[in-house]
Amino acid sequence: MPRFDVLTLFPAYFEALRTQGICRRAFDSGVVELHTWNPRDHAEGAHRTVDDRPYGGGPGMVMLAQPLQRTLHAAQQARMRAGRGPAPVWLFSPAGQPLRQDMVRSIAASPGALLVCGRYEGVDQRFIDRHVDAEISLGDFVLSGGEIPAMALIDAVARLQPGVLGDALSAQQDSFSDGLLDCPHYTRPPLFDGLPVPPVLLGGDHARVARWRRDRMLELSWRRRPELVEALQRAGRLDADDLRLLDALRLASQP
Ligand code: 9WO
Repeated sequence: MPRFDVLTLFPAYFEALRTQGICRRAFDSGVVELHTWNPRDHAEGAHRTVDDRPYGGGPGMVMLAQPLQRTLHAAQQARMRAGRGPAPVWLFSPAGQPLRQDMVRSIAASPGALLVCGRYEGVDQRFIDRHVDAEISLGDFVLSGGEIPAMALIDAVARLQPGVLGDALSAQQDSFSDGLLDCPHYTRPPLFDGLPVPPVLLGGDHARVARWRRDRMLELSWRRRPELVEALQRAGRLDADDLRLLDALRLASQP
């Protein structure tokens, strides 16, 4: 039952998670807890200042360490009062370690985390040095804040909680559960705009369907993300049928 404590100047972003879709189910049933903490509520002065100009000059503003530290302490104390153990503090940044599904799975089975959402040009480095345990990236692009990455992480964790997906197998069967990209999916009608559904899927032979899906996962992964296939092969997680399919793909790609 992970609990997330999110430090954000824009808590309203997280209302969408609380009120929509799969994540709403997770919060309603209490298998994931979400609390937001606004550094503005822990800022000083009539203007409740949370940012200031960067030392050394340059454009934009930097988030002040002091209000962030007070906010973090308030969140950590609330976790303690709720009988939760200490949790790691993470900051979302393109300079962080890329988020991966194996990490999502381990967070899903953990007490949760405190998530710091940066804004403006960034966060005073001394707050990061003092308090942040890890930086997490969702990819090589720049956003206007860490809120959307925080929501992405919470969503990825929420859907793995027991009882959250209607079908318990869905979480197991999707992309990356096996370290591979997902296979293509089809539904009605059997002919769309002249495009047929692969006949094997209409045949009702469940073993053949399973093999076809596995082959398509391997093929797509081999074409787009060969390093995923190599990692499985090194880990000894490909069986004889898998290796035969990969041999056929390699042969067919020879000039
Ligand atoms: C921005 C940035 C750019 C290049 C290298 C390192 C960097 N760190 C940050 C940063 O911490 N920015 C703060 C959070 C303040 C500005 C908005 N922020 C942000 C986070 N933009 N983009 C992200 C982000 C986070 C995770 N994955 C992709 C992008």
